[in-house]
Amino acid sequence: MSQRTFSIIKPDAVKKGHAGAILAEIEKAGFKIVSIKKVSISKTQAEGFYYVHKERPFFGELTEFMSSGPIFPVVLEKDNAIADLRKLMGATDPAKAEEGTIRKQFAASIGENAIHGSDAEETAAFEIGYFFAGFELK
Ligand code: 3AN
Repeated sequence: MSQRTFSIIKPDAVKKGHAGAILAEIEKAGFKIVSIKKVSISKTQAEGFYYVHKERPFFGELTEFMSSGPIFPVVLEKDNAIADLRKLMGATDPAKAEEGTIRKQFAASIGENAIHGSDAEETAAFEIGYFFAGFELK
């Protein structure tokens, strides 16, 4: 069944000029780009997005990084989109990511790992709503 998920091309990938190559991989894997924009977020906005991680030791580093430069939030659609995007992204730590995954190709470290992808239906709904208004999702 067709499903939507949410992704972010993170500041490291945008800075290195990898956004286009990453989006090409995503489209090649069968995802339709429903909506995309380029934004820079504040540390407070990053903290709101990642509130589930607020007790984690890397929360400060993560929110500092995500507000360090422009990002591309993206809404994607395909059958089984949430699980399939996670597979295409590869492991959080690029050193452990499988060959051919986005993080294997484009991520530098566990913190600067090129791409975000929602991990469940509820998080996808929250994350899409955090960055996109209804009229941007037609
Ligand atoms: P994923 O993005 O693979 O779902 P999560 O949900 O465990 O990974 O972590 C959210 C984000 O937090 C990761 N994408 C990564 O940028 C960052 N992160 C996770 N673990 C660490 C860590 N040990 N040090 C720094 N940043 C981390």
